[in-house]
Amino acid sequence: MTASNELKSASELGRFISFEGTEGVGKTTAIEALCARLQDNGIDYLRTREPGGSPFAERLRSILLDPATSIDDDTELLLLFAARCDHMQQVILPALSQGTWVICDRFTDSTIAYQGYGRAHGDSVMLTKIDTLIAQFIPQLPELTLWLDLPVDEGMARAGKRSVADRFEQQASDFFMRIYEGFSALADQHPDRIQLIDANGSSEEVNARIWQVISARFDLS
Ligand code: Z5A
Repeated sequence: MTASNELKSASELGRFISFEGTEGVGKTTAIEALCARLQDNGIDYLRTREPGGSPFAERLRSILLDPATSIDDDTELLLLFAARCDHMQQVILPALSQGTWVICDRFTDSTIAYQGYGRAHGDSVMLTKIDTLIAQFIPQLPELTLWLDLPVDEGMARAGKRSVADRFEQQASDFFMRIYEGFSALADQHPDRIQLIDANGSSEEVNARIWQVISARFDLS
């Protein structure tokens, strides 16, 4: 946290909200709708994503998603955190300190789910490395995380209607089942921060569930 943030009360800082979930659950669609509602409420927001969100992190995103990239799991982890560190320092912290809400498509929970559970099968050594990187380099976690919960095959079917698969999307379905288990474990561990949203049904139904949670939590109409 920057010194200027330390001097501000919580109510003067922007809210930091992340969206999480397995492939194709509808995060992008839901974030668009949320941002429209925030705008209607006169709230300044910044919509961002991971990996990416700053010019340097977007360059790393291209490498991370490129199917031609061949790297080991630790290298992947460190690239994700290099991207996140820059995103945090250049974009997220300055926005929050100006009172801007930050709406982020994926954050540290994705690393625990994808690298910790997907790649490393929940191996405690990998989970400890991730926890250490978070503790050392990420001064602020989202205060609310919306986990869009949808059966893995449902999300794959939604995503499959789109374009060419990236380096993560090319994985077999058991990789995504482990990721689902990772998100599920995280939701159990952080019940105050992580709010499960049923992502079944139409976009309108999902958007309404999300707005109900956000408006109640932050006292909006
Ligand atoms: N990754 C990682 O490994 N470790 C990390 O630490 C981080 C990320 C931060 C980023 O890819 C990849 O990086 C991601 C994890 C990894 N890889 N995977 N897989 P990305 O950002 O390109 O992909 P994504 O985050 O998985 O998002 P997505 O595939 O674009 O899905 P989405 O945003 O959740 O869904 P959507 O685009 O809103 O919707 C998908 C389709 O379903 C679309 O056609 C919609 O029109 C449709 N849709 C949406 N809602 C509905 C409803 N309610 N009903 C029916 N159809 C719907």
